[in-house]
Amino acid sequence: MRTLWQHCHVATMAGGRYSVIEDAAIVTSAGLIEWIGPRDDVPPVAADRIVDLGGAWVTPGLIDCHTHAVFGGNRSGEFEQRLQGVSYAETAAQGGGIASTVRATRAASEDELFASARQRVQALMRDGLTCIEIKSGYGLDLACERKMLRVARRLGEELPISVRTTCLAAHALPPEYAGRADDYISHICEQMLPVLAAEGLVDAVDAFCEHLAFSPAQVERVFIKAHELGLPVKLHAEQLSSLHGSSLAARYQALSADHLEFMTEEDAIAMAKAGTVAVLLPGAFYFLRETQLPPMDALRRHGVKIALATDLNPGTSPGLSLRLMLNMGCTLFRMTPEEALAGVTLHAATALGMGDSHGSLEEGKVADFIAWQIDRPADLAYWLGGELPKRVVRLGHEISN
Ligand code: DI6
Ligand code: FE
Repeated sequence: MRTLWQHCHVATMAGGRYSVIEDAAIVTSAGLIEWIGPRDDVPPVAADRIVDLGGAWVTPGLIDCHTHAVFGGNRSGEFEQRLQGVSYAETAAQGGGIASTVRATRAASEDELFASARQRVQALMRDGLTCIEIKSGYGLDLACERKMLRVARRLGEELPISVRTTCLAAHALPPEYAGRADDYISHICEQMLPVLAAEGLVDAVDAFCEHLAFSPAQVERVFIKAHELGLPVKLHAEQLSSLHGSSLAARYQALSADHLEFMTEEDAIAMAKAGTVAVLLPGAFYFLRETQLPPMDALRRHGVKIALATDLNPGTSPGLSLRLMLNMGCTLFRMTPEEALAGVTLHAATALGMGDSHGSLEEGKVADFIAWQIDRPADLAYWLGGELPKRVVRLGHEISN
């Protein structure tokens, strides 16, 4: 079915940057964009259907490129403690933090995890998401990491959203390996990754490079194994301290390095050279009351692509709105609304290795877009959350939301 969508303006993100066509038209067919341009130039195609978008602003479907949306329990008790002055690192050292979510996730059935994650993903979808990345990392053993990744895949099958899975087995040290981090890394490399990859459950491999998690040398072993298996890598780096994980990520052509508050200019140069996307996570920055800002000037100066994501997780960013992250990216990190929008479309797609097919509205790319009833694209970053009136088109078909 060929559809002509008209009476709209489009923030296309074509050509690798924020770009706009006013009074535009889009022709979709077979789930792809067949043509896009000014309405006056529409080619004489035989459309099966013509849709009037009522003067809407069209953007690519939003992409959340960093989430931990599948987990058991929640950590609002730790939130209360942190408000009393207990730090994230102290909580982790006392057996709380990630370890407490690991206990809850191991105890939950696959169906229970699916039901709670579905609610969270549906909440995110109310912001116009058509694609989401979901990490494992609260199982930390083969059976439970598999359970999480299967839930992530099932979310992509049962909801109208594309899901990319990331194996984050190197997120924290499970209790059964206490004091034996190198042995756990060996277990990841020799058992978990090969098995989970063979089962088709892994699109990318991630790790947490931090004093309270894994060292650069340990992360590197995981990266080497991922490459052996033909899988791209990404990294949680420079969130709480500077270990130059982002430079390590760049050496392994990582799709992205994420967080980055403590990164240096040298790290930015390495990332720019490798084409590694900087994924900024203002929800975690805000929730932990972090004060060290990511080095925006260095990132811009060296031409690093900047994406924004929710980091949806129970410990440091229980964020259920990607549009709220647009606002926080602008308010907290001094991004422009245009940079923020590129960060949840164009650059988010690249951070997932999907830049050839997603993230901008260009001929040949997938027809995933949102028609927003707003006056200006900046309105998307302006409102502090809430639901904006919109129509969601996925693979060329309007879906209800
Ligand atoms: N950085 C984060 O922000 C999350 N994981 C990570 O490596 C936090 C995960 C959690 O606290 O549950
Ligand atoms: Fe994270």
